[in-house]
Amino acid sequence: MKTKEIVVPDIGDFDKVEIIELLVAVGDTIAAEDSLITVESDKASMEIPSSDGGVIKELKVQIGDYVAEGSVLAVIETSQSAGDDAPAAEAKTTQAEPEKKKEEPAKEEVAKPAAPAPAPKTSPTANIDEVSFTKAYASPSLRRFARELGVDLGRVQGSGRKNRIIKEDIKSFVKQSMQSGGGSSAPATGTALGVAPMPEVDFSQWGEVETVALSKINKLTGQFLHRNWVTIPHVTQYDEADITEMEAFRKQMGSELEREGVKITPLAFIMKAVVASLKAYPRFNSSLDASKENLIQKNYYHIGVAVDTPDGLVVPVIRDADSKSLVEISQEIRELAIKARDKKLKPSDMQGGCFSISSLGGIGGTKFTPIINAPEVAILGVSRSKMQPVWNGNEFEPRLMVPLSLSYDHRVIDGAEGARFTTHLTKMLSDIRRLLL
Ligand code: CAO
Repeated sequence: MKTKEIVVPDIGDFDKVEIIELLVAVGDTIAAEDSLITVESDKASMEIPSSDGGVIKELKVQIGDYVAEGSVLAVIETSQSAGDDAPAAEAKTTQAEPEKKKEEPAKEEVAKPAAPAPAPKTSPTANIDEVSFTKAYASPSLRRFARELGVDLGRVQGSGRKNRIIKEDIKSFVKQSMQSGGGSSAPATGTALGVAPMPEVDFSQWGEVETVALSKINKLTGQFLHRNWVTIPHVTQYDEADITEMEAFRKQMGSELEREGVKITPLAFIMKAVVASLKAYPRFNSSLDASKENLIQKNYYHIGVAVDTPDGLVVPVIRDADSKSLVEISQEIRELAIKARDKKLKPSDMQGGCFSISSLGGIGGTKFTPIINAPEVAILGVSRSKMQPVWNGNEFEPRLMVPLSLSYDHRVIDGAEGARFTTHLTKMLSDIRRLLL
């Protein structure tokens, strides 16, 4: 082991520059070329690297000091034995991308736009605004640190000198994002909404209360619904379908099939009409890919059905609904609903859905806004049908109308397409012969 003084290398035209940031501390293990300090001249700021690797034993400078070529910055202990002039074995570094580091120039000016580091495949930095990131006032090492964490520097408020962003600013930005409900992906997914935290209230001060634990399903569903609600721009298109004839047919078939113990639910007709509408408007049968730059178009029709159970909401999936009959779909909905209520659904029963239907028709209500079951891009809410006077051109006629609420992801579907989809859907339901076409 030997100790070595690390000095400021040739820094070009600069005579004396001020230290504005210390990037290492006593006890840190560094590799050769790791940055030790950031200095600032009146033109730019730059990082000063270490000529050797080792453990920092002493720091000879502090923030605010002025340094020039040859100034001693630190004393390090290298792993070389005294008198050994061979290069020190590279010290283990905690910095990411050590390979890339070696290729970097000894100093990097902040004023120059830093080339974006190559993002890993599952990078949480996909949502970084490169323009504001580049403009942010921060050192290269902090830029690397921000990229590792997926933090968009353009959104971080600097608290250093002249509003320079320091490490603490990035840390508190991430902390704040986590607290505002974004979880580990908060900075990347932009869910740091900056809303005030919900106050903790002691309700017992106003009367008797009891605490009831949420079920596991409640908690999981709550997380997904919350994520989907805050990250997907929802639009809900309302419509009504005339199901007078459809219901007459269902009732007629109902009495015929009753002998075989089969019951056709209105939901089966709606599912068939949904499949026909998905075929006519395939964008509704897609998902955004991870980059959010492509749509994954599905050529299969697996439809989820929201089922209400005592433990909470679950969404089992009817596979290949396009190739199943009304009777088959009705039976499968029944079986899946029983399985759901008996807690017998397997994870695979709830995977692979393309589009979901949430039917509250058996219960009541006129309209509601269903929350999209991501990564799907749309969901249909069905409310209770009601006999209504409908103008047929000459007179009011009593018609059975079912209210429909289609929520869709506005990043994928435009308003006009949303209205076209529900118009197509209502046409199918109003004249179910069209489903045969
Ligand atoms: N309007 C009027 N009546 C309707 C109707 C509608 N839109 N939809 C169903 N009905 C009737 C049925 O015909 C049935 O009546 P009959 O026995 O006289 O024929 C009755 O309501 C009960 O139907 P159901 O709701 O039990 O059965 P279903 O096949 O329509 O639905 C299921 C099955 C699993 C979807 C349903 O039981 C369920 O759990 N619904 C709740 C879903 C939910 O919680 N969604 C909210 C999610 S939060 O976004």
